[in-house]
Amino acid sequence: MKEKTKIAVIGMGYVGIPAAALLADVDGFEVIGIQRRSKRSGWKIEALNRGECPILNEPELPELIRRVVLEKKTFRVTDDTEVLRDMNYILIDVQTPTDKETHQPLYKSLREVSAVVGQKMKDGAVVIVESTVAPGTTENIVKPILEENSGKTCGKDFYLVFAYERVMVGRLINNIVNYPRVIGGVTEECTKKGLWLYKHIVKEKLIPVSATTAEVAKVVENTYRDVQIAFANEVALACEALHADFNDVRKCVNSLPFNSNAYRDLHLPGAGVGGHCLPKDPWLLKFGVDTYGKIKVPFEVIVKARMRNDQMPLHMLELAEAAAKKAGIDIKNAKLAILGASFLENSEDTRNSPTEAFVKLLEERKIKWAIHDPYVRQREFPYPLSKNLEEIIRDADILLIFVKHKDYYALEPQWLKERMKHPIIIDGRDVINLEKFRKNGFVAFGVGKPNY
Ligand code: SAJ
Repeated sequence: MKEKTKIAVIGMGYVGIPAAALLADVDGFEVIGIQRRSKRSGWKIEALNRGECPILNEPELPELIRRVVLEKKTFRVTDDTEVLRDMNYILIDVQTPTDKETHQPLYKSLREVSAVVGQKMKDGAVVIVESTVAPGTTENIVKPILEENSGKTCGKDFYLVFAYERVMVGRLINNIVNYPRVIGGVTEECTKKGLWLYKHIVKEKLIPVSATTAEVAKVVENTYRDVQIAFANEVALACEALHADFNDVRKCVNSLPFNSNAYRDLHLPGAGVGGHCLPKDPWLLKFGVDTYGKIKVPFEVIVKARMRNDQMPLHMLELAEAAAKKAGIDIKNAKLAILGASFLENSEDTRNSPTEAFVKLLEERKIKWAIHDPYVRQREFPYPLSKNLEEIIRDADILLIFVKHKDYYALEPQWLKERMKHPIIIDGRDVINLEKFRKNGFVAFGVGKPNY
C-alpha cells in the first residue's frame, strides 16, 4: 500500500479552505486543516468537519468539501497543532494584515505559526507559505524562525517555498486550478518540492523562480492593478472637469488593437478601491524594499496611486455636495441612502470597503445616512445595514451607488422618485443611465461623467 502524502493547511480562510479541499481530492493525499479557536473563525472547525462550506456564493467548493470530508474522508479540521509532527507538506495560509495607519505588515500570526511549525515539523518536511507577504519575508523572517525552532537547515533537513495564491472571491477553486502558479523556492531543491505538490492540482503552467522573485511578483501583480485603477480614477476626474464621458474616452483609448504592442487597457474608475489585496500589497512592496532593500527607493508612483484611490469616497461626497447644491438643498440636513457595503459587486466580502470609509466621512460631518446591501452579513460590517431597499430610500434626499451589485441595475427613476424626498442620485460604479434619470427630473451625477 503506497504511503499517503500527508498535508497540513494552517488557516481556514479564503486561501486555506479551497487549497485544502483541492489537495484532499487528490488520490493518495490526506489533508488536515488547522484552525485556532478564534472568535471570528473558530466556528469553521465544526462547520467544515460537518462537510459544510463556511464561504458563501462559491461555485464547486461546497460539493468538493462535502465529498472530501464526508465521502473520501481525506479532509478534516482541528485546532491541535500536534498533527504537524507527521506532515510531509505544511501550507501556511494565515492572514497577513497591514496596520491601517502605518501600512506595515502585522506578522504576529505568521511568526507564531512559523515557530510552531519549526518546533513540530519532521525531517524532510516542505513548508509552503501561500499568504501574501512583503518581499524578503520568507528569507528573513520565516526561514530563521523555522531554523531556530527546529535546529534544522533549510534546503537540507526541510524545505521552504513561497507559492502565492491568486484566489478571488467567487472564483476560489477556478483560480487555483486554471491560473498559472508561481513556485518560489529558497533553494532549487525547495522549488522542486513545491513543483511536485502543485502539479497535482494546477492544470495551468507552473513557474519556478526564487522565493524573493515570487514575493515581488505577488505584490507587483496587485500594485500594478492599483496603479491602473488610480490612473482611471484620475482620468475620470479630468473627464468630469472637461464635461467628457469617461466611458466614451475608454472606448476610444481601448480601441487600440489588443494583440499589438500599442494596446491599452484603461481600467474602471469608481467610488474607491477595497478588498484584501489592492489596498495592502503596494504597502507590502514598499515595506519590503525599505526593510530588506540594498538601496533606498523613493516610491512616488505607487504611493500617490494608493492615495488617489483612497480619496475616491471623499470624491463621492464632493459629488453629493455639488448635486445637493444644484438641487437647492443643504447636505448638512440631508439623509443619504447608500447602496452597497461590500468591496466588490455581488459579494458579501467587506474588507477595506470604500463604503466604510465614506460613512466615516459622513459621521465626521454629522450627516445622516442609511445603508443597503443584499449580500453582506451584519456581523461583517461595523455600521447598521438593511436588506430592505424601500426602507433605505424612503425620504432619502440623496441616493449613492457604491457597489455595482446586479440588484441595482433595475433601479427605475419613477419608483425612486415616489419614495425619495429629493430626486438626487450619485452613481459611483457606472450602474445607471444618467441621461434617463435626468430626463425624469433627477439631479444625476456620476464618477467620470459630464456632471457640471
Ligand atoms: N476596482 C475598480 N476599478 C477596476 C477594478 C476594480 O475600482 O477597474 C475596485 C473594485 O471595485 C474593488 C477593488 O478595486 O473595490 C478590488 O477589485 P478587484 O477586482 O481587484 O478584486 P480583488 O481585490 O478580489 O482582486 C483580486 C486580485 N487577485 C488576487 O489577489 C489573487 C487581483 O490581483 C485580481 O486582478 C482581481 O482579483 C481580479 O482580476 O478579479
